[in-house]
Amino acid sequence: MLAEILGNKQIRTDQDSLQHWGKDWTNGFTVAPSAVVFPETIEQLQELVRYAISADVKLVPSGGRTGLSGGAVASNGEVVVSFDRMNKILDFSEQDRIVTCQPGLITANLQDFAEQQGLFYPVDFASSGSSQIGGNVSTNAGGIKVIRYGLTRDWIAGLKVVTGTGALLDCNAGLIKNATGYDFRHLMIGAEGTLGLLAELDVQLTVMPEPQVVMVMGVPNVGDLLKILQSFNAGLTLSAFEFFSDVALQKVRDHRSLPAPLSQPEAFYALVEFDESANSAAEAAFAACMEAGWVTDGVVSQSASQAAALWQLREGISEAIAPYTPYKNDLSVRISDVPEFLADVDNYVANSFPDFEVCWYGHIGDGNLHLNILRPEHMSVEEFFHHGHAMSPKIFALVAERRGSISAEHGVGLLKRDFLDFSRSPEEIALMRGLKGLFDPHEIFNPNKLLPVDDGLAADKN
Ligand code: S2G
Ligand code: ZN
Repeated sequence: MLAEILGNKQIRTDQDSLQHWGKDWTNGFTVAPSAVVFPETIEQLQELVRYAISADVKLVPSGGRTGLSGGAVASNGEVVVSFDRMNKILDFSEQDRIVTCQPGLITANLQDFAEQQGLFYPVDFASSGSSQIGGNVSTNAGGIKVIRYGLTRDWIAGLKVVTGTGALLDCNAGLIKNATGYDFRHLMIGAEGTLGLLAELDVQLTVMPEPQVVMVMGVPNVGDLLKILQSFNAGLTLSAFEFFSDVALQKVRDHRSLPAPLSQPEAFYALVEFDESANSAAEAAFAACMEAGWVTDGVVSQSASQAAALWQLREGISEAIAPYTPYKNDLSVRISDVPEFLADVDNYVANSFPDFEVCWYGHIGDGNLHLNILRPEHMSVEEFFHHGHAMSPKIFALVAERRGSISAEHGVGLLKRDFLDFSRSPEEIALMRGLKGLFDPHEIFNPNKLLPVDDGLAADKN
């Protein structure tokens, strides 16, 4: 019984709790866990796994519940394992610049702790105030500074994980060099809770950057975005290169009553961030882009608060469009493929679904585009998601043509599971199933997530 492992304050079965902890930020899936548990120690995680094996119970790990692919949704009576109470910082080594923490630590609290040590945790995104570092690891979260600092994967120096037999693996222990065979740390990063329960993380920190400057530019032709990127990259090191359409900007301005950044609207906008010492190089790059006609206007922050205000225009999009229950796609192709790929997808959606409003934004500097189709007011969520699922194979075929990814940073979860073979070969999926069988032999972790349901019936792709 769960009550033999955990105190009764660590178990909830009331409907409000089941509905609250049984889902993430993804729409459109049934939420029906049987219980929510709040373990506080590694030993309790191991006990939970042994209980799940003996009672044939399935476990759905749950962090900040900001996931966007249904990775933390419990639809079939699973027990949700919430890490809300495993949220502590356990140790900090100044020499190693490593924070040892529990997976439930809120990302923003990790960032604040780093700053208090005069250091920096550089992976950042709009949901960092709610997301937990364990969830960031489980989806290898990217965000807005990937072009300079990489992804979550690049900052995990070690991790402890409880496998599907209840064993505790201590992976890499924070070592910089360790050439002793397969690195299971990297297997667990991005595994979306399907191979084990993350129990402890060694997070690498780095030096603080200089104060940052943000510039927003008006871009009439989306095909010029990469020329702008190349022009800036030629002269300075960018911390971020984001883009968003005027549709996205309007939604954020309406949602937060914000002024327009430029005197005239443009079809698209580029947001760049860089060290203040690169100001003159950035101004030179901006002038060159103006000269070339790739940008028509620009605004540059003069203070940290102005930089934050300009970031709001980009980071506020997700929240601003949420009322439209958008059908989300989180796509990536090589940077060099972005202009043609974006045009192909835009043409397909405009020709096939002319009355759907398309909202483009994303981390175009690393090839990651967020395509959000907004639900028309008159249409039910169910009908709208039906159309969304119908358009996905065509969009993913365009991704596959360029050897791109159908999920750049949000993970596969439930939402993209049946389309995984647009980005992974049958051989790879078979090997993934083999790994699942090795690490989760009793199939207790996050059932039906990430890997297509192996029923032999390929989802209709044509
Ligand atoms: C972003 C956040 C989630 C979304 O804004 O970069 O990853 O797609 C997204 O709204
Ligand atoms: Zn993103």
